[in-house]
Amino acid sequence: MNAPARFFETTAPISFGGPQAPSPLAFRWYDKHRIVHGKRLEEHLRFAVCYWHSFCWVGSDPFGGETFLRPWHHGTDPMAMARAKAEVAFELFRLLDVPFFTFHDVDAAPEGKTLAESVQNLNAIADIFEAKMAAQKVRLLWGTANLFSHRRYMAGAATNPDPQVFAYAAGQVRAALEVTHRLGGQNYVLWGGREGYETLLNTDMKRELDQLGRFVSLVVEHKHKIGFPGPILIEPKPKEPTKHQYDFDVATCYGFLERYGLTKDVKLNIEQNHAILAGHSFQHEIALAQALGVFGSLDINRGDDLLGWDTDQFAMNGQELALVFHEILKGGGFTTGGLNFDAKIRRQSIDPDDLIHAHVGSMDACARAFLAASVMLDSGVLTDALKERYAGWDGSEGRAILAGERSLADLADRVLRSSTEPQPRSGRQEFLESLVNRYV
Ligand code: XUL
Ligand code: CO
Repeated sequence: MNAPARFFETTAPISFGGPQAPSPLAFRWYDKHRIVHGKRLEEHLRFAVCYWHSFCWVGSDPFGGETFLRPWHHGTDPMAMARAKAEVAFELFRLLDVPFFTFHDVDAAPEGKTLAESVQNLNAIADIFEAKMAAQKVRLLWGTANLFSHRRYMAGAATNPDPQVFAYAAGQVRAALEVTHRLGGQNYVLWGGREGYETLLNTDMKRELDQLGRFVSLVVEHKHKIGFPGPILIEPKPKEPTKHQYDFDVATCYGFLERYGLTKDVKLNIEQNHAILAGHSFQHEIALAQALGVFGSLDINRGDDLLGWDTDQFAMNGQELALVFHEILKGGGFTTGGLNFDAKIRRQSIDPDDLIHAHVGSMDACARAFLAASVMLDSGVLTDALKERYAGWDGSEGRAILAGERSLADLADRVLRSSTEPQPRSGRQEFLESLVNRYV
């Protein structure tokens, strides 16, 4: 099967045209060369196109099948179809001029009848990726293995009751990690879609958590063995496909990593839609990961306020994004992480160029919000107010308490001796919200 001669209508890479650009396909805010806080916008945002939603998903939902009818999904030779898909993928990377992409093993290459065949397929497609990456200068933000779609994983991969399934998953991860390493991947991701349960009636939770701890430890060991420099990232999600997932949210993942001694090598890949499914905001999850020292990377997308499932829409909400970037910039920005578009166009968006519009629109929304966040941070409006709110803790008594220099009795006696009642102060929420609106 050959790649379609021309899949997208658009033929020239999208360029920066400024806010008044007449073309609908121009970057209005994403000027990749613009320097902010000493770095180019491209280096701050580190956008990545994801392979699975953009090139593997066919537009199906639980009630209906394929709507996109991509030519590379209609053939008889799976490897030829994978090669055709790679042509279109790298054409989109070129048109968007993105610095990174991401993929699962099975997105890139078809599964064979055996693990050996699958690994061979993956390596053959990785050869093609390697050549195209050298020519186009696009890099790999992260690779991962799909340990959730095949029926062998219906009861989990690492947390499966059958150790043979655990071993199969190890085989898949070894190949995916080694390919990620070969392609210069910056991180390696583990998302545990089936690492959870449907019912506790058939689940030994203690045992399954220990299995998961063992599995992640094995991945970390192998990472060191092959000299993979990037972190392993686990991706929190509370549910879907399972009723309960062990990587529920940032707090739960942190507890898990602490328990199994993994915080040094493993960080988190945080996704907006997963955050809201867990009952948190995206900003909350990022702020907590930064506070706990496990912030890694982001899957940038957007859930629907009215739907309780993972809709994976393209992020377009400027106000939410501005607060997210304010949080990230405050914490020093990304190191190995970036913004992976774990987002899919709606199933009615059947024109090939809808893929371009989606990415350009979201890249611009992120850039605009990022610029607003950087101005907000420079002005210190939020950070100064926060500093002021906690100023008492920077005083001598506050520091002495935190340094362990006061006992419970010391504190009690001090209050008993004095007659001053602590004076409540306003939290000034509406004032702060109005301040944010001046920037966004
Ligand atoms: C699923 C999800 C995955 C991971 C990678 O909800 O987010 O696409 O990002 O396996
Ligand atoms: Co994701």
